[in-house]
Amino acid sequence: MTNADTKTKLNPIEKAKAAKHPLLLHQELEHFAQIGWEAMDEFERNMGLKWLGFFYRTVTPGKFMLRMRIPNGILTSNQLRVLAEITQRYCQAGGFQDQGNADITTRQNIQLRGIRIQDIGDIIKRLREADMTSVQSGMDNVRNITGDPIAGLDADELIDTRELVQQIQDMITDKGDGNFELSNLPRKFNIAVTGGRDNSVHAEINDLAFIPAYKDSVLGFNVLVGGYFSPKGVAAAIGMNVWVSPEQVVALSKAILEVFRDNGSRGNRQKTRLMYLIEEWGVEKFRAEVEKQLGYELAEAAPKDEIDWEKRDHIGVYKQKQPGLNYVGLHIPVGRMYADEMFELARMAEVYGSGELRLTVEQNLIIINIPDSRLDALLEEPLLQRFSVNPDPLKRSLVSCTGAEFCGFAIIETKNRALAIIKEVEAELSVPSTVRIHWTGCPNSCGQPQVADIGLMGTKARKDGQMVEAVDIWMGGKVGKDAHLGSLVMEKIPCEDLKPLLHKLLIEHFDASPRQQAVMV
Ligand code: SRM
Ligand code: SF4
Repeated sequence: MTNADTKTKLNPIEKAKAAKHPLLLHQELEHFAQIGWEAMDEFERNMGLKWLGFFYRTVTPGKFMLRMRIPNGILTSNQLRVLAEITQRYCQAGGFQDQGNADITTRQNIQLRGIRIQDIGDIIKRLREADMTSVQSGMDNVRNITGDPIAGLDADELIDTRELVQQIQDMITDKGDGNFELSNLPRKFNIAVTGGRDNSVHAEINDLAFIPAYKDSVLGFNVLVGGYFSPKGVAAAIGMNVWVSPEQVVALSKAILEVFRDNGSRGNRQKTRLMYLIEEWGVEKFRAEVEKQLGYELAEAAPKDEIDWEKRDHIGVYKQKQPGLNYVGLHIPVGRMYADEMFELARMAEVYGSGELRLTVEQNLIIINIPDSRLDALLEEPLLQRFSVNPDPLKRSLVSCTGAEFCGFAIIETKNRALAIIKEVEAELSVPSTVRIHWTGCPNSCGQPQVADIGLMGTKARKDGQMVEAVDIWMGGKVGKDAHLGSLVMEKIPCEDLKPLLHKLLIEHFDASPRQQAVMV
């Protein structure tokens, strides 16, 4: 079936959306609380509520996950405390731990787990009081918009992304209340704005990305479009041959979303991401349609962009451009935090910094604006034993998607396994520099194995006549300057056989060496 054919055949999700716009479910929360999750319409419970940011988890029956929007990954201590309170009060046991938890995601965002349908209305109220929103964070919507995690702090920054990212979010979500105009896209849509030299947000894997570039000595952005990962295929974003000034970013984002909304295929959901429309039309026609929607012609792309640094992970202590101030990046193992830790992080941000925190797409957290005089005391805080500023090189760059603990799509368990294997490998091997190992529980690729040095994607394999949890292995992903996707190099490696293989790969490709055995006397 061609993309054009699929336009005439609406997929079942399109039919359900057409019958009732899922944002309208906000008005029915009290009713749902009365009837309970079991009596709810299946589409509304399993998919519709994702428009409000609540994801039903079949793995933990009766419980929802809350996916926030944290534009540019920026949080105040008060906001983090509200999320900690929600985690403590409303999130109940569900996964492998007997307490609710929060995860920092690969889109600089936070998800909370174990929420009951009865509590959704209250939680939305509390979020709005703290100037936060979870609206349109799932399904056919623009997802959390990523920006430079050290925007406004970096002496080498080209463009401060904070205000732009917030403005794009406000436009798309109607300032967090929900926007009927831009919440019925043909499929999910990822936007990233990068203002530094190191492509801190993986611009190349977004449907729409802005990367800094000079045109006639004016600083603005070259525009990339169409990046996506899916089980059917992956593609890096391509140049749209457009340069915009920062003032044009919001209008261009809106025009692109409207063109996608009105022309993207709503047929086979495997072929409805933006890139399919671009492939059908060609990039020239796509650009022309966007210009028509905007009402004016766009400038041609600048001949070169300004991404010329290797990517930084921001873990550790760094000087800010503001004299006497520092930011401290904490390593949050596979992004997981519990309520008491979130309260502590909020307190630390207030006591030592200005109360502001930042999240990264590597699932880590940064406390900012710490005066020189308070650094030593912060570094003595007990929580830094767990959330280290100087983790071992493999753990440091470990990223993992949610996996089987909470995700119904998962083929394998990821987060806990990733940590356990890395701990063992680090005890046995000495690795001279960081190696970015990304785990993802299924081919949806939420853990971005294609950007990793070593990417591990969940699958099943047959071993000794039994089906066992296994991984396909991707290698060669490059981030930062000259970013490109890695490729699939090995298939169906049973997880129980993975450790010796990782040893081999680390020794052969990353200069690792076996640690000396302790001499027995
Ligand atoms: Fe994802 C679906 C988790 C980033 C590609 N993703 C899902 C769902 C919602 C499926 C579900 O309902 O169970 C997962 C929720 C599991 C859970 O309980 O946590 C899920 N995705 C995640 C997160 C939490 C992974 C993480 O641990 O960090 C990330 C949340 C980001 C956020 O804050 O919004 C997450 N997902 C990604 C990324 C990476 C990125 O955006 O840079 C990708 C690949 C990039 C892309 O989208 O092109 C990604 N997720 C998918 C897909 C495949 C999309 C496709 O076009 O086929 C699905 C399935 C779908 O949409 O049909 C999916
Ligand atoms: Fe779930 Fe698969 Fe995404 Fe992991 S990659 S969070 S298992 S959908």
